[in-house]
Amino acid sequence: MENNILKCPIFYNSTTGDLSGEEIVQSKRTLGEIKSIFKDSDKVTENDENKVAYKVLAHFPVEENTSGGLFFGTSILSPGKVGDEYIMTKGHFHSKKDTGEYYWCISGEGMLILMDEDNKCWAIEMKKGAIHYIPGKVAHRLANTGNEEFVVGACWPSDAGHDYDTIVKTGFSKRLIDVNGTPTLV
Ligand code: M6P
Ligand code: ZN
Repeated sequence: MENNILKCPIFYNSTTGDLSGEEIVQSKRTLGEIKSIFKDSDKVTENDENKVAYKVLAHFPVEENTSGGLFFGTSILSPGKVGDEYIMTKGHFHSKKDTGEYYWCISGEGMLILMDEDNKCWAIEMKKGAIHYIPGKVAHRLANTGNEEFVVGACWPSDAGHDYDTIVKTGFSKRLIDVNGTPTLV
């Protein structure tokens, strides 16, 4: 450090959603890893198993579960379907129930699928520039309904945690499927 002026350690490309810098953590989920979330999981062929369903770039400035901190990330969903169901994220409730999250669409098009604790399920269209506040106690999942990558930014509390188990047990009560070319929640 010279004269108390620091160099910025991370960079965000607001056009592509790309995050870069030493502290950025990258993860990915293949179709094989998440196939059980799809209605027609048997339609994921051996060939498709290694296909990347989505990648996440994230910045975790504090340890997970630290109260008062924030995490920041970009989710990049591949286009495509499993049967008639659009490629989607696993989706989760937050372990700390009263924590919210922001999602915003950077590029592509898709839907934010939401479900409350009474299993009431609905979806919101996402296109470039759309910002969505997800309140606490609402499970959230993204689905890519377009022909290009669907890129979504996210910011969430560092103590929110991910409750995937509830989704594994009960699933979302509705699925987003392609009905004659129209994304439909059924
Ligand atoms: C966003 C955030 C992350 C989340 C990621 C992938 O970047 O909500 O917390 O992990 O999307 O979603 P999921 O964990 O449901 O697979
Ligand atoms: Zn979340």
